[in-house]
Amino acid sequence: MTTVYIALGSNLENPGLQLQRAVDDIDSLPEVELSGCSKLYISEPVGPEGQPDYCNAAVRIETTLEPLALLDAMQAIENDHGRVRTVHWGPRTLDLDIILYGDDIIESKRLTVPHYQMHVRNFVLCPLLDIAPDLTLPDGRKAAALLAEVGTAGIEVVATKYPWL
Ligand code: A4P
Ligand code: MG
Repeated sequence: MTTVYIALGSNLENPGLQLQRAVDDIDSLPEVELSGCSKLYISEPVGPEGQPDYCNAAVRIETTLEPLALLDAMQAIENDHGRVRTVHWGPRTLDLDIILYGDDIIESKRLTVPHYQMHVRNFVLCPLLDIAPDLTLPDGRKAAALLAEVGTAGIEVVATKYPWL
């Protein structure tokens, strides 16, 4: 079993409900055990202007799936939620990013772990710290120290305890 952190984001078609359903979908995967769920956040969009605010959250899972099999499973759930890939960093019904996979460092064509933007995104770091206040990255950096550098501007808690809605 490997401990994995997944970040969830949505800014289309009832984002809060998209994330709540996505947590249920992840929990339903046979090779996955849900071991933690963050608060639900609303956050200002990073990327192209004029898109709606995002809902963001994170989960911790224990899994026997290898990294690429897990990516396949996350992309299948994204597709089930009607995800259409158009604009880079543009609006989406559901985005599931693998943030950390144990202490592995992965740099392959389809997968970069730790996620290459995690250290500069408060909408990833805040939910991660809900589940894992002492979280340390494979390079030894503390998630709490990264959040202190980034700050908490533009992000607010909408609901504390899962199920959020
Ligand atoms: N990929 C590589 N590494 C990973 C990983 N660790 N986890 C590859 C998941 N996928 C990974 O992703 C493109 C490809 O990245 C995948 O096919 C996979 O092989 P995508 O989700 O289809 O494309 P994208 O989302 O347009 O690009 P990217 O770079 O993944 O965007 P991000 O980083 O996901 O950013 N603002 C707020 N407030 N909240 C948000 O959640 N999200 C984004 C999207 C922009 N602004 C946001 C938010
Ligand atoms: Mg993505």
